[in-house]
Amino acid sequence: MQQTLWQHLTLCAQGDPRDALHDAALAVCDGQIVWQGALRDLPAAYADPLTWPREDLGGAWVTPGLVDCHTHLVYGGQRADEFAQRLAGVSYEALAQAGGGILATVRATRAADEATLFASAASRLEALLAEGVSAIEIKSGYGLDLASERKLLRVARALGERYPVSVYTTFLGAHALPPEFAGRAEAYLDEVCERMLPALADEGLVDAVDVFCERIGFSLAQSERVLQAAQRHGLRVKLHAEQLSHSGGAQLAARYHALSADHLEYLDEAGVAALKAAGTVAVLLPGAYYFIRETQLPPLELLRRYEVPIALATDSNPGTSPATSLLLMLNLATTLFRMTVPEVLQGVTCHAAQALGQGERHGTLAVGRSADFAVWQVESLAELAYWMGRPLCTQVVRAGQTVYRRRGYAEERQ
Ligand code: DI6
Ligand code: FE
Repeated sequence: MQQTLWQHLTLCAQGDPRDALHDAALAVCDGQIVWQGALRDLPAAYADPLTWPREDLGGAWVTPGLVDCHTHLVYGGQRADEFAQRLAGVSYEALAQAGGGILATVRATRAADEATLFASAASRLEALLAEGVSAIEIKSGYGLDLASERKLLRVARALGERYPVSVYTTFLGAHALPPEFAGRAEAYLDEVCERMLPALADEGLVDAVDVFCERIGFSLAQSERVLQAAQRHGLRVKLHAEQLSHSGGAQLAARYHALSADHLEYLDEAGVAALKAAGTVAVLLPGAYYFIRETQLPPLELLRRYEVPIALATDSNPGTSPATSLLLMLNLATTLFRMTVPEVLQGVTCHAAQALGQGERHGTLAVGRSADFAVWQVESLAELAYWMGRPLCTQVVRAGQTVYRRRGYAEERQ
């Protein structure tokens, strides 16, 4: 049995700093939290330092491990040149229609082997993990044929095996129409629904299914075909909805009891009501909003009024959000969307876990749960949204084990 008492910490167990517990302790046995509370209330059972060796965190803040619930982390190449074209005035949609955009990354991804894809995704993942991320969703969607989608999902699974992070995979075969199916969307969807999804699901590579429901992606009716196929395989769904235009994607997602509807800049009140009724999480992606210089704000007031849980994620992808920092998303969501500090913190903890259907496993610290937490060298948790690009996470603990520790130069030199 391995037992540790983590003490002298400021505990934010639910992701809401207003409920913080000062001078708290966590008793962890074999990776699980068996007690948490104020140190002064520590039961005698955990008080003997011989059987419960102590780790003193010196007053540092502790939050649940962060959850990045929407990423396209695995892909070949990058699109900095396309970014430069956009700076010169070419629109994202125009690039996509000219065979660039997602399809440019599809070409690079198909040409890359698993080891290359693993290495490039691993470097992005390492940046996220150093910020306290302990669970992440990774979508496929840059392969667009069975073998290439399989390659992406296998790399995603391998990242979860090689790094101290829980990886949840999402099959996004309906991300774009591959060139060999140009003008034949229905035939490609036959392939997605009848061949790719069944095969990949059978191989245990798929935890959820997503569709890019958009003018430049798939229509409502086409998206629905994929959601139905997912349902036939007993898989939960998510939807890229209302990102560049209003389409009614949120209502479609709600009809299929989606875990989440993501982006949502063009969401209307009927869509908000539908998300609420279905228990679907609204995932906002301020990195994409910022990077494509969107001006339509997601309807924060409506989401609040209907009490729809709001999550935030990086949307890490080469076209619209080349982000490798979840903390930067907190900063963007507060400044651009005027979200509050408690909202953004819950957005990357409990609500993000809910967007993965993993609310019982991630995003909250409680007795009986795995001791997955991040340690922050800050005076106030508002600093997580305040600093831009400053490393604040000093230690990451997963199942009771320290898996990451940041050492500053001063310490190294001693
Ligand atoms: N929405 C997005 O913002 C990304 N995919 C999606 O479905 C864009 C992906 C890319 O441009 O590579
Ligand atoms: Fe996305």
